[in-house]
Amino acid sequence: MTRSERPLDRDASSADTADAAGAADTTGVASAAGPTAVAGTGAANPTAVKAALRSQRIELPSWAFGNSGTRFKVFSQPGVPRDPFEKVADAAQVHRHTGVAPTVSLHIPWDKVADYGKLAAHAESHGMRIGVINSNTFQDDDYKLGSVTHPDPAVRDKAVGHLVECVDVMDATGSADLKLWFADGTNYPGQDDFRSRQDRLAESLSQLYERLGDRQRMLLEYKLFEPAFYHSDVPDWGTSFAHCVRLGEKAKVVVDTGHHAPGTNIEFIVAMLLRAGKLGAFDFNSRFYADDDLMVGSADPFQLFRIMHEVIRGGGLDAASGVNFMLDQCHNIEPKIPAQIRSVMNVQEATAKALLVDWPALSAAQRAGDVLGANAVLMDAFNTDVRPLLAEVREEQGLDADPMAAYARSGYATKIAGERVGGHQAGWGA
Ligand code: AOS
Ligand code: MN
Repeated sequence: MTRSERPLDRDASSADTADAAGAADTTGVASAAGPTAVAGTGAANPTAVKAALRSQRIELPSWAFGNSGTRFKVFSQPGVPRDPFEKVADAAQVHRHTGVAPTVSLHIPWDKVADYGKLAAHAESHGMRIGVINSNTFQDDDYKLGSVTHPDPAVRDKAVGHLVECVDVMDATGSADLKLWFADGTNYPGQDDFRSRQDRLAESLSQLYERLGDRQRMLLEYKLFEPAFYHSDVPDWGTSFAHCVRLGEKAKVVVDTGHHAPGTNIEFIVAMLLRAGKLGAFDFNSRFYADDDLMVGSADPFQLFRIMHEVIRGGGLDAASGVNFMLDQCHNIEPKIPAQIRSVMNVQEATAKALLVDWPALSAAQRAGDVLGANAVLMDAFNTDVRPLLAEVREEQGLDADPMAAYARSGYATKIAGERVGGHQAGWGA
């Protein structure tokens, strides 16, 4: 049986490790390596918890540093970058104060430059690397009725051409991942045929897949609605998963935490994708209503904790799992660099709490059918104040215990507001 024929393709060794961990967790030897092992030892092993927190990586989106807003108004802020080089410099500030955010995602064409090698070298000179390349097939008049699913083959060719160009950017920058989010869909029943659109999508994705290098992946994001309001061509994890399974090893699913119906159990989706070895990345953000793109962990820290618990349970925190923890946020009214620092800290806090879950106790309670006991184990971890632990981790790395205060003291905000005068401020869509 070939890979693409297997419905639950378990290609990540981490998934097996995690299941083995689950089977053995009453002994406290829940895992062989990495954060899974940490979880098995729970709060009793602060050294391992700290090591896991030190090795965690969170990726920053270039667009978070530019101006953004809603369809009603984009507010400009002083000191906002005028080009991708300044965006990378700002991202480097987030890494400088947190120590866990050394990569920045680019968005093409928003971050189009003449020389991508130069941009990658610039990133390196700031202690950063270029991360995921985000494609854009949603801001061209030709895409009104869709891009890779458009009824006209000429428009589909144009869209695939853009995606291939994004792989060229990956080659030039050393990026390993291409993120695909398609705004494709319809607004009215009968407007177009679901099945034909799925066929066109599959064909376009296959063409792109062929272009990927051995170490490159494509990450297919799903979104329930918006900008299409009747149906989206990739509305849910099942659709993304089905395409990724058919394509093969190098295709993985992206879970954007803002892209579900209210009440969706996102951590269950995470568990399923990790079991199948198909979780490629997160786009972390928070939402109260729709795709609000607020700071991750701000609307529902408990949900973020539950997600991180399943990540750890499934081996997703191990670097070998290949799961990329990215932020996909817009800071419309708050200052951007501190908002990114706060977001990184929120992910770290949820991760630290999830690492403190006492797995042997949890497993024992689950097997005994002790509903309240099992729930109490999770709640104990969630209710732990992990800020002193994270402060220690930072100090042990030579960082300030309080990244927000350190950034505020650094004078960087005043410096860029003074220096970045004139030119055109970067913004969502520009
Ligand atoms: C859009 O809703 C998606 O979240 C995409 O990931 C998008 O490309 C990103 O938000 C940049 O705008
Ligand atoms: Mn996203």
